[in-house]
Amino acid sequence: MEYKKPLGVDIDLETGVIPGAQKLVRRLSSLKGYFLDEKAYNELLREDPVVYEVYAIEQEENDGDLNFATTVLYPGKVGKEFFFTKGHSHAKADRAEIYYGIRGKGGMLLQTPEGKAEWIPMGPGTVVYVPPYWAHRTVNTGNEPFIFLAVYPADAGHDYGSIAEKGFSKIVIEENGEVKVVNNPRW
Ligand code: S6P
Ligand code: ZN
Repeated sequence: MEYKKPLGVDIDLETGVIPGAQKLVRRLSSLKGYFLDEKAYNELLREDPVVYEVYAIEQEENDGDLNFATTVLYPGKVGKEFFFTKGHSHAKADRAEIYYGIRGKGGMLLQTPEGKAEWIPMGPGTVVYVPPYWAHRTVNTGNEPFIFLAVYPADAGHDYGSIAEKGFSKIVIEENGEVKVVNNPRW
């Protein structure tokens, strides 16, 4: 039997960087069609800000193995809507996931395949259990980077399709200085 080598890494709790991880950068231009306010989207597109970065340590897609990744989700809004991650379900839809809040303020939108959505607020120290079959998206509702760790099965994969098409049945907006989770008018 060949054993894999164990690994210990220190996450930089200020920046979310995992040393030696693969870095992925998502700018606003990669989120075309995701936000409700198209005019506000096109205006902000001139700057094309980085919306989030992911630092991932992933294994081959073997049953039983685990991946982990930090996400650094920057503060910002498109119109009334707070910056968010694309959101996905897992390609193997029955794979669960654990999130752990490190820095900043935000939350997670989760949704069943039938479109029932739930909102879980998150801050440093919050653990979120994402059950099998629930699509998930994180949202930064604060004014500093929202940073969290995700641990997920190595064979989970990502399915962006249905969220890219339809979004979530709820959206997270700022109205009169307050964070509100409301029904998506386009749903
Ligand atoms: C992976 C896990 C996270 C996200 C990351 C970016 O299963 O849920 O690492 O990949 O937060 O979000 P998204 O929706 O663009 O993959
Ligand atoms: Zn996931």
